[in-house]
Amino acid sequence: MNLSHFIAVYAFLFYLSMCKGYLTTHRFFTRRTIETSRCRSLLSAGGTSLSSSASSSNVAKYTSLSAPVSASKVERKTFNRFMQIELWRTPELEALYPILCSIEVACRDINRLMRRISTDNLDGLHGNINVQGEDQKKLDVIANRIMKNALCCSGKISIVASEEDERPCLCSAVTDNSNSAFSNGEFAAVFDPLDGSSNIDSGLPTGTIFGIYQNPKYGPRDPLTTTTQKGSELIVAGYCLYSAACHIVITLRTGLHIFTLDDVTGEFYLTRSNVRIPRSGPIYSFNDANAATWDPAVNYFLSDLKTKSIRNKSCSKNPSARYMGALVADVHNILINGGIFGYPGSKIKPEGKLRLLYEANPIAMMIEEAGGMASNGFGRILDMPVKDVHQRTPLFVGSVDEVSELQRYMTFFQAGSK
Ligand code: FBP
Repeated sequence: MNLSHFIAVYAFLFYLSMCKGYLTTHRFFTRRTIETSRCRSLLSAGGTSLSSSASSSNVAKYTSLSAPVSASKVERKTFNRFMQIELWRTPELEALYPILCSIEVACRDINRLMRRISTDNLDGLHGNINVQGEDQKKLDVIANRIMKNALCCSGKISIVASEEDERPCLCSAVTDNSNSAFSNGEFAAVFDPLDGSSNIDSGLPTGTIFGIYQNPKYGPRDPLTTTTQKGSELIVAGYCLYSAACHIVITLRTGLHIFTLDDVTGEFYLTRSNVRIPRSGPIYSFNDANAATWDPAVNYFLSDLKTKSIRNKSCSKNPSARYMGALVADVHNILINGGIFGYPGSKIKPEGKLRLLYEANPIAMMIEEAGGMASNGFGRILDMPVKDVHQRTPLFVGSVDEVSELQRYMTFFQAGSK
C-alpha cells in the first residue's frame, strides 16, 4: 500500500466518522425540537408560558405525559403488582390481597370526588351529627359508604369500625347480605374515611386513614372485641393523602412505601419504597391556638425548640411551623422532612382530640416502621389498651430526636408537679 492509497483510505474513514457525528447531532436536535414543540403545544393548551430556565427540566417531565413509553415508565411498579410480590414473599398474608386492592379502588374513588367538590356540589354539611358530636360533611358520609362497601365486598373482612359510625358493624349488615362470604372474613378494618373534614370546603389537603387487624383466632368474634385490639396487633396500616398529588402510604410491617396516583393512567405507582423518616427535622406541627390549655411541659418544649435551645446535631435547619389542620397532611410532611406533629391533651380535654383506634394507631405503626416514634407523651401509642372504639389520646409523632425530647420534658415536668 503506497502513501496515496494510505491517504485515500484515511480520508474515507474520516469522512465516514464525520457523517456519523452529523447524523447523531442532527437526530438529537430534531428530537429536541419535536419534543419542545409538542411540550409548547401541551402547555399552551394549558395556557402557561415557559420561562427559558424552566423549559429544560419541565420539557423532559411534561413530554413524559404523551411521549412514547420510555424505559423508566415500563419499570414503574403499580400498587397491585407491588402487593402481589410483597404477599408472595409473605404467604401467610396472601389473603390480604383483595383487601388491599379494594382500599386502592376506594381511595381512587374518594380522590376523584375530592377533585369535584365544587363542580358537583359535594361541599357543605350533610345535616347529621356523628358520634363525635361533629356536623357531618356530605363527603364524610359518602367516603364512609365507599370505604365500608369496598372493604366488605373484598370478601375477606367481617367487621368494620369507622369514625363516622357509633359502633363497629358486621359486613353482612353493611352489604345487607347474609351470604357467609360477608361475615366469614378473617380480618377486621378500622378507618377514618375522611380525615381533616374541616379542610374539605376550602379544597385543602384531606386524607383517609386505615388499619387492618386479624380476627382473634379463639374466643368470641364480636365486633367490639375484634376491633379494640392494641395498635401493636395491627398487620396493615396506611393513609391516602388527597392533595396536590394523591399518595397511598402503606405498611404491611415490611417497610413503609409510597404510591402516587398517575392521573393519566389512573394507576398508583410505587414512588418511594422503604421510606425512612429523618432522625431529626425542622418542622413542628401544633395548633398553637390551643397552647394556653396545654400541659406547661409542652409549651416549655416548644419554646425551647423555637429558640433552638433544643437543637439536635442531626438537623442544622432552623425550626419551622407548619400546620394544615389535617392529621394525614401534617404527618406526611413530617414523614418526608422530619420534625414533630403534636395534638396534646388540654385542661378541658386531657385525652386530646384525636382517636386512638383509627387515627393514632395506624399513624403510629407507619411512623415506627419508618424509624420514627409515636407517643402519648409518656409512652408508646401502640402499647395503649383500647377500651372504646372512639377513645381519644394525646398524640406526639415524628422524628425520634424530637419526640423523645418531648417525652423527656413531659416526664420531667410531671415528676416536678407531684
Ligand atoms: P377529622 O376531620 O377526621 O375529624 O380529624 C380530626 C382532625 O381534623 C385532624 O385531621 C387534625 O389533625 C385535627 O382534627 C385538627 O384539629 P384542630 O382544628 O383542632 O386543630
